[in-house]
Amino acid sequence: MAQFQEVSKLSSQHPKPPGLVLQYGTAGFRSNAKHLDHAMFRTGLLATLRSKKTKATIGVMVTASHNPEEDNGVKLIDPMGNMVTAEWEGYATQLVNAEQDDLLIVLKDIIEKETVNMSQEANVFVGKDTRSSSVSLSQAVLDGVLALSGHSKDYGLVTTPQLHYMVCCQNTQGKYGEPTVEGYYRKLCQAFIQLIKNASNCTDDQKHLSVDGANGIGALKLHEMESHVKSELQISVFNDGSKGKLNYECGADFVKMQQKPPTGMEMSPGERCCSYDGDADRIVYYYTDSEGQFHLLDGDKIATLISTFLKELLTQVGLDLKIAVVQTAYANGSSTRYLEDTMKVIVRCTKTGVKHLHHAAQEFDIGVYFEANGHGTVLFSEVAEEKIQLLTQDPNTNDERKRAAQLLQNTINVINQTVGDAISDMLLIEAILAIKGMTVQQWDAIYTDLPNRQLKVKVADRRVIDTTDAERRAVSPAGLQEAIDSLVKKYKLARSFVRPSGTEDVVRVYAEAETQESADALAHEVSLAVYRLAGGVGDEPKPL
Ligand code: G16
Repeated sequence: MAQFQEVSKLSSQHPKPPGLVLQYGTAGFRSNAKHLDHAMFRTGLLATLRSKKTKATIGVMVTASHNPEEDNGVKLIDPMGNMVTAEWEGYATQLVNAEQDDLLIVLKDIIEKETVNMSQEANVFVGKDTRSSSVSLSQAVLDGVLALSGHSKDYGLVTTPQLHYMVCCQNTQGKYGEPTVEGYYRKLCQAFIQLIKNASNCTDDQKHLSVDGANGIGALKLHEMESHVKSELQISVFNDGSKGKLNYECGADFVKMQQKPPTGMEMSPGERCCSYDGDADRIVYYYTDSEGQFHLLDGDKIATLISTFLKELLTQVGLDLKIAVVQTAYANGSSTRYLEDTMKVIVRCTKTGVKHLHHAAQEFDIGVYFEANGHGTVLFSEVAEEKIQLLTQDPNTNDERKRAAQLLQNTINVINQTVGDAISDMLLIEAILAIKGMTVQQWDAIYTDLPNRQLKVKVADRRVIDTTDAERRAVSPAGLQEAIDSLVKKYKLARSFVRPSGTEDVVRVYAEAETQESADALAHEVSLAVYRLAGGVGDEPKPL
């Protein structure tokens, strides 16, 4: 077939380094950018097949998000704007790892297994982050689409959540919104402005927010959005990419892991600040107090704020909708206790990766999902959206109920339900704080985090670690879980787990305990156990 000749021809311009193996991990393929050209071309091929199969537009985002500048990666986006299915992740791994001579065999195998109609039209939306390597790598994706005669639309520089949004808008024929960056700003900002009308007596200080853009795409997009919200929210953007390096000593991942402010940010005591990550799908808030102490409000605190707000509105409208919060093993123990015992909401725990959280959240009328690292959003079921919409129009509803229903309606519109989105989450959080007349300190005081520490350990092959129970227990290598169990017993209110990262070549270690000294000591001791039992490389982990 002529189509396959084109694949052969173009793939020779994007050859696979022999023997190189990549895995579709937590959020797609990630590696040093110099190893990814063939992976991008082949992801373009696969996205085209997926589009033919689903008869819908598929998205391909070129980004390595929180990873260092020299890395890159790619995420595949399914028709409703969510992550591609596990089955197709498997195909992606097979296709990307096929040696050059076997590419067509693997490609035809997928076509056959999925009975893809090759005469069906295909449409692929492509976006990229600000990494210098993203220019040629996104071109490789476009070449892959072209090789199978697919149509592509190159959105250029966009945040990951913007591309997810665009794919969903396209496939819902505009029902979710207009598939343009401008349409995205309009929808979210109009909803924000409507929400903020319910806030009384907002001072200028409350209307100001300092944002660390991680020297990435989020900073660019905030500048584009500014004029839409200027009257209600004044944003000062730091680490806007004009001088600093992407994610270097800044950004949401740095702030969460190091539990300290990013460099390059001017902060006055008590001032509300937040950090985005490299592709603007994560956000964390923070402030320093008058004693100079740093306070982090991470994904768990965000989930608590949002679910409290939603629960109060549901009570006001009198709708019996089931609301749940989905977390991962990284969720601070205090947050889970607060949600279950004080707020009385259902809490679920899944494996790391928004694809898992998203899935679990879909089982409820309203599913609030957040990873502790600040990656998350809220999902409303169709039934929930309809009931809320009906109430806003019901002539027999009293003013108080109608106002609450309208607030819920605008909340739905400010949220990007396709995936975690730093811009959308920020607008929602800012609106909630303003409506509730709440300072960042009052929000922080909802519950007190248990002191915690996250570390990374380098091992020869991180796949030797296998986990179960939503990653809370290690089943291999032998003896590791027993070692963790006996270390945890030494400390009060302690918990610890380890898991192989799906985005970096490291094993992640998490520990929490009654005091910071205990959490630090436990994290270090567990790191040593990983180093000794799971094939650590380089120097032994040192105490903090
Ligand atoms: C990605 C995923 C997140 C995950 C993070 C870290 O974030 O989308 O769900 O929490 O990686 O994953 P891991 O611990 O497996 O390395 P991002 O923002 O880098 O795309």
